[in-house]
Amino acid sequence: MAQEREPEKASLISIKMRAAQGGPHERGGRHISGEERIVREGDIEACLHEMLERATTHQRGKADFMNLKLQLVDMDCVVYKPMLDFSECVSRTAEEGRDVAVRELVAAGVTETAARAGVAAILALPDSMRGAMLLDAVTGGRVDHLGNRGVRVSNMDVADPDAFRRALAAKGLQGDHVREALVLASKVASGEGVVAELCWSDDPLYVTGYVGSVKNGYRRIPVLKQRNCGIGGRVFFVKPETDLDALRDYYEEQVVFITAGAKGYVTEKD
Ligand code: WAQ
Ligand code: MG
Repeated sequence: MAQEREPEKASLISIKMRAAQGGPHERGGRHISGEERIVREGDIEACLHEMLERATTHQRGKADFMNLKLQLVDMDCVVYKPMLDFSECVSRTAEEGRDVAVRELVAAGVTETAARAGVAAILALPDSMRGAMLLDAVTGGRVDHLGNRGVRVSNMDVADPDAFRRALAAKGLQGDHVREALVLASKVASGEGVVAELCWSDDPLYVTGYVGSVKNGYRRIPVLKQRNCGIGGRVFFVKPETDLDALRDYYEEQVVFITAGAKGYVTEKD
């Protein structure tokens, strides 16, 4: 009897880039830009080209150090999570935006004390961190002990780039910031024990941010910081009883593909 052969799976490669100015991050260089993608083998070159371009022409300054890591993705370890619903709030100034952020965080299930602590924690940063701070969603106290590094969410991308682009375009959205933020926010929201996320960009000219949660989706806040400010950040609000080691492991290690779930888009492994 002829042996049945498994259908061949396409190889996917994870590409991670981080760039700094004044030397490597680990030797005190200032973080300029970081990006990660999971691409088909044939798209590696184009992706590397884009990353190089990005690191050398970034708003935060020109990088003089760049680290690249390429790794085969084990498709048997991949999980799929839906993209958060996208909707937009109104804010014209940073102050207004921060009030909106607090309101949105409370609507998502964070206490007002914790919501205000989250905003204050980002405002108090002397410079941007590479990762996110974890705050207790009830008390607002910081619960990770990772200092200036924070928790870095990694190993995620869109399940189907074309479907994702179409889903964004249908809402009048385009560009790296939104795509990356939606992917990251969707993975963050899917973490066990997480109530909501607060984020605003560290790119000096990009004043937009969002509050993300499974409950209310991705709530974009058009203005959340002053223009020309190079400090941004992320806060993940967690329930008090959360298993923080498991959550951190999920964020850092688990490969997650985000699906643009509307009808007609890829929703499962196919
Ligand atoms: N994991 C955890 N925290 C991160 C990560 C990550 N992979 N990447 C960035 N951060 C933290 C870090 O502290 C940065 O300083 C901060 O988030 C901001 O990162 O139009 O561009 O990449 O709807 O500058 C949101 C609005 C844009 C998009 C967010 O963030 C829109 C943005 P940035
Ligand atoms: Mg940035």
